[in-house]
Amino acid sequence: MSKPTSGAFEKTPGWLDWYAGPSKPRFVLPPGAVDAHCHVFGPGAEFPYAPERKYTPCDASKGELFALRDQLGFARNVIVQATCHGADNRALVDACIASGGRARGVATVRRSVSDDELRALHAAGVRGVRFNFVRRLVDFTPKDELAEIAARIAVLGWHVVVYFEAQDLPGLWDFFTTLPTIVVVDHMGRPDVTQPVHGPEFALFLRLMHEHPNIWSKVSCPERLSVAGPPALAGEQAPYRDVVPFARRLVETFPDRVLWGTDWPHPNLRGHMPDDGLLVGFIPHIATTPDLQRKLLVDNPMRLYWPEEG
Ligand code: 0GY
Repeated sequence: MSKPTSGAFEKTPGWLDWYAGPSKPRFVLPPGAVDAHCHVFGPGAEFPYAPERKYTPCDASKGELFALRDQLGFARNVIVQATCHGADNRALVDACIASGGRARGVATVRRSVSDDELRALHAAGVRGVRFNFVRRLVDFTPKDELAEIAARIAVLGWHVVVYFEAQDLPGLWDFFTTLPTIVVVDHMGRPDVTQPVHGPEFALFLRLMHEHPNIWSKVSCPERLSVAGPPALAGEQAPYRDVVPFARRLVETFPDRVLWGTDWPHPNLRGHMPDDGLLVGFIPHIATTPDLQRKLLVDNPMRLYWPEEG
């Protein structure tokens, strides 16, 4: 892979570029594995970043994403619209189409989206919309607008992906639990991993999933949630070991409702940028049997994003 460029835009100061030249993972992914959470950024010269964005990333093109997919041993990608592109899904659509059926998408739409636009997104491979509640990333969208969008996309058989921080779950509970679709939570609802896995904060998230069988979770982003950080050396020790108990608990309790993704190109990371080859080494620590690994990496994402192949 080549080094990331800064494209036509000025990157946010302190921005960490994605890791060029990722290593080959020691953990061999099962055949047909899906990277179910990743992004494309621009390139800004071709697909400009949205005026309302809260950060300007380095470019991360579809070609670079597909090269990463092949290097890591994934078969497919689920590309999630990032907030730096707002509700302009052109880069996402372009990547899905260029993948030749090996990428599906999760878009961001506004209330003003037309039925024709939704149909065009579906034809390109979009199967969900993302509602983002992380205040450093987006301005507030009224819940009635989101509910209206959810009702419209439910008809297409799509689902809703939600991104929020753990302390905001109580206030969002009623909204999430009345959504009419499958609801996929990004990054385990961002638990504070310095709290015990048996503590009240994560218990609330587990209760959400126990009580609502339409709610799924991505057990992704250890590199974002970890306080312990990566191991000093690549070895037998679990990378991001403080995140393992949280992700493993979800994988073992809800094996049919979990997804995993790299989150490449890792927007807004501070401190370090992971080698995605080492990041894949997190997986066997949270899905400890071939059966759990196949569900997490193949069966579940295929059921959600490529149901016609089931
Ligand atoms: C992620 C995480 C982040 C960013 C976005 O859409 C986005 O901008 O999702 C973040 O900054 O935590 O999942 O990519």
